[in-house]
Amino acid sequence: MKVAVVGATGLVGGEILKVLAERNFPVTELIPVASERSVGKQVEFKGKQYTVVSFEDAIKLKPNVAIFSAGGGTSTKLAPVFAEAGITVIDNSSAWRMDPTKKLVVPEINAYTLTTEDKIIANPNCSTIQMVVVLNPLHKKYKIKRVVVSTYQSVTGTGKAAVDQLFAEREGRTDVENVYPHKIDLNVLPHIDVFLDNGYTKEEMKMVNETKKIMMDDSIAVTATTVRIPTIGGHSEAVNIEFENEFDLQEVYDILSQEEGVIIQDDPKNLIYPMPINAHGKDEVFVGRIRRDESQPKTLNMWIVADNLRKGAATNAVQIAEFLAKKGLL
Ligand code: 2RA
Repeated sequence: MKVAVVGATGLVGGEILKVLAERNFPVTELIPVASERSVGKQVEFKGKQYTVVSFEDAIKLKPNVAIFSAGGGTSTKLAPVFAEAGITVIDNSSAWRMDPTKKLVVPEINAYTLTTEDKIIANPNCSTIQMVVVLNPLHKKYKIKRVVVSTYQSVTGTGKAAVDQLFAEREGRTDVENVYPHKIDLNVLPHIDVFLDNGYTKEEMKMVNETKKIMMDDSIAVTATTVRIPTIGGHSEAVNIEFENEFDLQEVYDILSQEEGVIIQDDPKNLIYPMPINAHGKDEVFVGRIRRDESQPKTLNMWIVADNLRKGAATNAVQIAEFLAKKGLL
C-alpha cells in the first residue's frame, strides 16, 4: 500500500507514523505530506528518514490511502481533491463528520458499513471515540436512554502549541505564544473549542451528535461538559448511563471484558482505576469505577480513559485503513 500521511509533522501525524509502524501496516511507500512551510522537513518512519512533500506532489504519487490530520480547513479543501484522484481519504478533522453523505467510523462499531464508494471517511472526535467504544456493547444489551458525560481532556488534544504552553508555564517561561485564553497549568478550563449559541461548546456538541451517528441511534440522549486539564497522557471521562432495561453489574463486567480494545481496570481496594499517565501511548480504552448510580434505577456510573492521540485519533484512523485493506476496499 502507498500511504500518505497528511499533516505528518503534527502531533497526531507523528502518532500515525508510529502506529503504522507498530501495527506493521503493509506500507510499500510512505508519503509524508504537509503545508508549504513544512515541505522539505524530515520525518522518521521505521528508522528511516522521509522528506515531507507538498499536497500537489502527494496527489501525483497516487497513494492508495491518505490519512489526513491537518485541520478542518485543509480537509475541507483538499480531501475532495484527493478523493477525486481516486485516493481514499481517512480524515481526522471535524470537516466531514456530520456530513450525511460521509461515514463516521469507529471500526469496532460500524466499519462493516464501508464500501468502495466511501472515498472520504471521517474519523470521529477523540473524546467521542473512547466513550462509544464502551457504550456500544452495553447499548446492544440494555438499550441506552441517556448519557451524562463530563470530560477531563489532555492538552495534547489541542496540539503541540498547547503542550508548549503548559510546560512554559510550569517552567516560568514566557517565550511561547499562549493558545488558551487562560493559564492552563494548575488550572481547569470548562471550555474546549468554540462556544455556540446554545451555550455549549463545539466539543460538547460533537459528543452529542457524533455518538448518535456512530451508534446509528438518534434516540440516545447525550449531554456533555467538556473540560481541559493540565495533563498530557490522555482524556478521562466520568460517564453516567441510564438504560431502558435493568442490568446486572457482573454481566456489565463480562460484556466489557470481552470487548475488543477495552481493558477493565477496576479494583478500588487495591487503588486500581484508569489514569491518563498509564493510558499514555496505549491503543486500548480503559474503563473502571464501574458502579450502580444509587440515585435512580437502571443507571450506571463509570470512568473511561484513553490516549486521545492513539485510539482517539491515530490508532482509530489506522484501524479504518486496516479494515479497508483487509476487505479489499482500497
Ligand atoms: C480536543 N477534541 O481534545 C479535541 C481534539 N480533537 O481538543
